[in-house]
Amino acid sequence: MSTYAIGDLQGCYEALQQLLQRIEFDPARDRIWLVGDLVNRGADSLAVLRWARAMGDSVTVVLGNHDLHLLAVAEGFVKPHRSDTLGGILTAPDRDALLTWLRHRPLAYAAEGYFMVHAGLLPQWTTAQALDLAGEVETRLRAPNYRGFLAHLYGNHPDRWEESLHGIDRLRLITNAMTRLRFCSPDGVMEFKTKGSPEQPPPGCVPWFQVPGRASIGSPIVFGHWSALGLRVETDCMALDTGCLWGGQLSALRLDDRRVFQVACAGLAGVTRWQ
Ligand SMILES: [Mn+2]
Repeated sequence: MSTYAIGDLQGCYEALQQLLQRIEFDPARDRIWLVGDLVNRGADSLAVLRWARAMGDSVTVVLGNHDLHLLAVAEGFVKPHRSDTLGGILTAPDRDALLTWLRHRPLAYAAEGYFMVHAGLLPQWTTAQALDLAGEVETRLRAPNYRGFLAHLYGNHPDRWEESLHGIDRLRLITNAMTRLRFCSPDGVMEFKTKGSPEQPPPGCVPWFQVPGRASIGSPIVFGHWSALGLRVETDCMALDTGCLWGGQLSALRLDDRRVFQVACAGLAGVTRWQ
């Protein structure tokens, strides 16, 4: 049995199938972790969602910002962006089953000595604390009044963690950190505009995983979301978004021995990276 963590799919179903062949994935024996952003921008988000759901316990997913965007669009709380490719899901006969399944996925996951999150963690959070905080959002997303959360999900504030935060502000901050974070100040104020290279941080900011003394140092964290980072496999920090959508690669990291498997992707013709 092997466990593989796979980077952001964003509807790249064909590349996913090629990668699964490459690693000789057997759902009866192996496990797949997906770092989130299963859907949107790419060609076949519907097929990705159907596959992940059908795999049952063989596939573990954490939610990404595009997955939450799909849920908010489906409920009518935000309008689709011009570059969204969510129509196939929204008009599918199994739409409700797929969206309900997606809404019940976790925001963070830990097993086998690894912690998985879509984007990142704030410097004050240990991975154990982050699991608890993710649980607060998951509870709300699974509750009968989940629409009230999705309706107030969008926004960049509050932008720093305080234990005293409560209500929707607390849930929005946790969700933003775990699904959108790239850069923050050394004391954890999040910056959401900059998507480019970690070598060109916005003023006063550093990549979240390079904050000196962050509480999660030493805990191996697998994440995606940041295609400009490229593949990084370091002692406690593994970035797996290798720009499948943009004609890069789709990457799988075998957690047992940290071997990397990749397939090249056709990507979207004429689309500029990091839009
Ligand atoms: Mn993302």
